Amino acid sequence: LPKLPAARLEKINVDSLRFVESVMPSPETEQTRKNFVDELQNVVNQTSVMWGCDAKLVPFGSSVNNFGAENSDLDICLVLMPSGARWPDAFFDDTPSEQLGAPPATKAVEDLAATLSENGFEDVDDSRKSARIPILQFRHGPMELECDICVDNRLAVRNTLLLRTYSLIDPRVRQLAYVVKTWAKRRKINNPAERTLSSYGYILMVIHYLQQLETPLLPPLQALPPTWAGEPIKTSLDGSNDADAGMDGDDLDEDGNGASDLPVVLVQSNSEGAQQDTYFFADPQSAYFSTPADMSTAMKRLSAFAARNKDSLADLLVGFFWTMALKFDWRRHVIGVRDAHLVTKESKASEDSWKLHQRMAIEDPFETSYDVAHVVRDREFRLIREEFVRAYALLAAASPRQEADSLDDVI
Ligand code: 3AT
Ligand code: MG
Repeated sequence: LPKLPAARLEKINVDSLRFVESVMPSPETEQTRKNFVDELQNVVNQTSVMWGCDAKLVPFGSSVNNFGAENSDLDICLVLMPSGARWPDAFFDDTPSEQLGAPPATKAVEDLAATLSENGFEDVDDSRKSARIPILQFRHGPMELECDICVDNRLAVRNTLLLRTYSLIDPRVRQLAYVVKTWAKRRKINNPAERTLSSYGYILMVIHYLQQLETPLLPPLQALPPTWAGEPIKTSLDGSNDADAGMDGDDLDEDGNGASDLPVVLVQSNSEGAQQDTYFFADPQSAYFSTPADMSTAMKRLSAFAARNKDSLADLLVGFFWTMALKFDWRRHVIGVRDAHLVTKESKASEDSWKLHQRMAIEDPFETSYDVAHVVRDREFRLIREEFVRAYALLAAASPRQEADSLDDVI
């Protein structure tokens, strides 16, 4: 990464910090959204009495993961569980929904749509009730809030908590992600319906980048045992070959895939019947970090790990765009956050449903057979890469004519 003049970096830093300040939602926003979910829960309770099971609304996505803006939509998951079941145990319960006496997801969406319409909610739309993940959409007019409710998408609740934990480790994580998300929205490359990348994909990219720095700012939370005391993590940079880097031989499991002595936290997956391991270090839902003292020790260790990296927000921002534009080998590697080492496309080839291609590929942290970037095709991939190059060139002022006057010109 070519070194930029100190004055240039200083300007980028001041600009981006000021920008981040202006887009971060106020603490009241989080509370207002929580209150609204409570209100909605009452509406759901009117409906679930007909179902013979309990139903709990759990917010996820950017209202919870700390990467949301004031105008972000509100994503909510409807968790169906046995009547009278205790929370949060019920969240991890693996009883298939048909044994609960719960309605099929399609019917649940339909019933809920009817109750919401009766209660005066606007633009209630259940046309995606038969999608892979059934979704009900509506609007809360007075709050100008777009809401999505999906049924039993427990993995999304888990990946939200994983992202949230990353966001709490160091302020720079959230700051960098805000700039990148805003840039992607303004440059119109953040819309899966148009075959560009979801916000979730960009955030995974940011986390991957922060894990792969020469002095990493983030460790891979899924690879740390509950007893991790803050020791350095071996990265790809320490090893000569991808398969071995980041792990000692005796930490590898039978498939050579990583540490075998990590605990397992199973959650119902989106595909029928299957369960998925969703363990990660400092997980607020897991028994390993259940007391406030455990949690506080874990977070202190993570923050101390991050503090070894002294980069400013400007260093990270320029480095991020440079890496994604010019350094990352998209043909050979997959963006992933599970391990400290780089995942090759070749190593994924044996997995069902992982399609080999030359484009961008992003491994979901939990559902590893799922490519978060699967919607992106050649044309859009080229577009996204051109945008990375543009952002880097403007920030670095590759030619004096190109220099951006302010961050606003870049994003
Ligand atoms: P916005 O502020 O709404 O742009 P967000 O973080 O809420 O950002 P989305 O609305 O795109 O992002 O997605 C909401 C959550 O749904 C984020 C993640 O927990 C889950 N999710 C989104 N896309 C995927 C995906 N492709 N695979 C798995 N989970 C996903
Ligand atoms: Mg959202």
